[in-house]
Amino acid sequence: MLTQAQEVTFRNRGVIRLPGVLPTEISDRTREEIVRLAEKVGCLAEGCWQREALAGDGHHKTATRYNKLVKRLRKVTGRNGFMTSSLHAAMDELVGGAALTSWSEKSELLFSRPASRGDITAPPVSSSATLRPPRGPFPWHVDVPRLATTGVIGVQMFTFLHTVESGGGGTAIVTGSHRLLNGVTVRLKEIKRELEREPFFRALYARDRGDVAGLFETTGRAGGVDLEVVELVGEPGDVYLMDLRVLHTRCSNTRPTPRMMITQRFVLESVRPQLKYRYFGLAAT
Ligand SMILES: O=C(O)CCC(=O)C(=O)O
Repeated sequence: MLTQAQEVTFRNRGVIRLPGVLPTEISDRTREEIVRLAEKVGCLAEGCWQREALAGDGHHKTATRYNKLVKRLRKVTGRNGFMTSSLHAAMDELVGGAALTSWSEKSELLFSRPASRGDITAPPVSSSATLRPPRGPFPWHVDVPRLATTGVIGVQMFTFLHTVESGGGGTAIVTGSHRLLNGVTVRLKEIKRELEREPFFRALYARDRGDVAGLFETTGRAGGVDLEVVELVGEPGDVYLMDLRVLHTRCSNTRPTPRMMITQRFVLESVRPQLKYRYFGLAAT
């Protein structure tokens, strides 16, 4: 299924985009179920997402409504399988035919609330006049530690439940970062400290979530590797396959509708015993 160029890109950059490889029916069906549920709990009314209801701003009622929605949405997306045999085949090619196993049993929903108070990055793609400055650094992370092995140890799939445009909260990744810190064991909590030895990552970790201007044109070099900050944007049917070692983060959604993506992680059976599952609780904010 994959071309040699795609395999080379995956090795060098740690990610490939496969436009339109999934039938859109599953995304469409899932999105429709989500809309129905959101209407039921009052987060969506007459086609408009209710920012107040989604704000989860500490007010008991809104927080409860939002949490209820997310809990139900996770069930919906978990029920629907997003993987196809050709996608499995593509992943197998990327790991040289080694046996892969699904890390999380089901596909997971990545849901970000629409732009509203407190969640806004600049430049806002929102008409809201009540924007508060964003808070804190981006939660850059990887989901797996570095192991003594040097090659790929797993692949993460991302797809879209609707069109995610730039600024719409698509996952941000640092291409090339999977090629750093290999061959020695580096625990998850040590990865930041190790990467911060390089000016490129120091600047990235120090950056505030509100400072998105130019973020996705950021390029650099560390340890002889070319690096670039890339935003995963696309539409239903599009898939990104990412090396599990790539540094990535949730991004603020500056648009007036929620960001809804699907992800699923796969690891080599051979390394599974060495990996302790660590879930960051970032599937919904
Ligand atoms: O886009 C997101 O919500 C972040 C995804 C993420 O951090 C992950 O899959 O580990």
